[in-house]
Amino acid sequence: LQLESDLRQALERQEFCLHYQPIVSLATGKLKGFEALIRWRHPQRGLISPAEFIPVAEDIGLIVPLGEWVLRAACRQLCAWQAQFPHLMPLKMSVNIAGKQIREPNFVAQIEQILVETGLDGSYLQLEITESTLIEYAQETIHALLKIRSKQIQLSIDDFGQGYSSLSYLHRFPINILKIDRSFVSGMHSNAENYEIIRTITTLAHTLGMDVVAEGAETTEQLTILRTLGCEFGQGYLFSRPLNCASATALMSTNP
Ligand code: G
Ligand code: G
Ligand code: MN
Ligand code: NA
Repeated sequence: LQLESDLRQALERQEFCLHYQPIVSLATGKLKGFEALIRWRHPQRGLISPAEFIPVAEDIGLIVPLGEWVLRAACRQLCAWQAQFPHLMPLKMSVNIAGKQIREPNFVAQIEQILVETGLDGSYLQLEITESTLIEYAQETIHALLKIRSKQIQLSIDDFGQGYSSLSYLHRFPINILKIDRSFVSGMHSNAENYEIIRTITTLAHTLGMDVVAEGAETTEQLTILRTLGCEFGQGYLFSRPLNCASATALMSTNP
């Protein structure tokens, strides 16, 4: 397949870049951090979405070196912003991690090396693992998750609510943040069930000492409800789309 062979060469040809989507405090509107989102600038096909190439990268085993590149680039970028915008700190950098990465025996050592190399303190890094990965590989990942937490790195469950995990199961994992899947947020005002799901997830998260990020917030009506429900943070087009590096830097320059 052409996409596969192109993907294999894309790393050394430096065709990937990161975009950064702001995550904000719902109470104050202040910037809390960014989620790093990979993009592929294909020389012929233009920008290709990670939804298209990340599954392929997982299939062909490229996700491990690719994920390492993402982690290093994201940590470097946060260090640069820490130096440039000390008054906006602390900001967190959130990085998506694929199941295959966590199951690599040397994953934790790799992160430690990247932190040493970039000089980033682990407490500013958050790793996002999807709920389905967590459930599917609970036994294989728990040890790595505990080691990651011992480095002060925070753990988020991404796309929460999609994986139908039993809620009581959650306390077994050393998770700091639940990111509520955007499908619940987008259907919230027209669908009483979605509203109840968000309310229940938020209550549970708080009971377990976790913070909540509502994903995919697009309207002020949603913002008002999410605030009322006590969600701490929001991420979505209402606040900002994912930004390239220059635009994210410009956002912080105009943010007193
Ligand atoms: O940014 P966008 O909406 O196109 O992202 C689509 C999907 O790709 C999302 O589910 C997101 O979590 C995933 N994704 C984006 N960047 C990365 C990455 O660096 N690593 C992994 N594993 N997934 C990513
Ligand atoms: O699965 P994950 O949460 O990592 O996916 C993040 C993706 O969600 C990003 O690629 C981003 O483009 C997309 N996204 C972020 N905010 C919104 C939003 O408000 N609406 C929609 N439809 N997509 C969003
Ligand atoms: Mn994510
Ligand atoms: Na998500």
